[in-house]
Amino acid sequence: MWVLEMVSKEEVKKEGLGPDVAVVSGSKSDEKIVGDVVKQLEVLGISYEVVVLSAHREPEKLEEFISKTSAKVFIAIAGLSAALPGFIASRTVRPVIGVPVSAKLGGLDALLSTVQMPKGVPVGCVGIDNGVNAALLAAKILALNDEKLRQKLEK
Ligand code: C2R
Repeated sequence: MWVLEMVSKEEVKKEGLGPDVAVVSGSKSDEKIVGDVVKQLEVLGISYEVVVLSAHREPEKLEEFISKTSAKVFIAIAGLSAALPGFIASRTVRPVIGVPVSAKLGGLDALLSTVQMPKGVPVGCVGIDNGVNAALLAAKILALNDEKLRQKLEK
């Protein structure tokens, strides 16, 4: 656990360690928001992996990814009827941060889908298209066990 904080992304790969954050988007068309998330994670030196996997379109592949990745936090980016964050949260006890995307209806559809989770399956939801806040919230969660990251966030 501690080791990850001290190694670069290249070393994470070499050592066969998992990244800290799994960034999952429902479609290639969400790439602008994925870019915002990734940029912020890089500023903070947080290791990550990015996959495009839809809960609606490829549930088996997504399930396999969730069970295989050793990421500590998931950021799930999806527009329209956003099942993606809830699907991930239903299959892991690791924290899931949902980012509703403004694909249609100004993102209100995705916002309500992401935020209105039934009891027992919590998803943290940031504002519509707010990938930066998703990355910062993931950083705050990771910083609970990472003193260097905590200091970076305080700057
Ligand atoms: P396409 O452009 O591929 O048709 O996708 C995506 O996140 C995207 O914003 C349009 C929108 O559909 C969303 N999508 C979901 C899910 N899969 C794709 N909400 C899901 O599983 O929740």
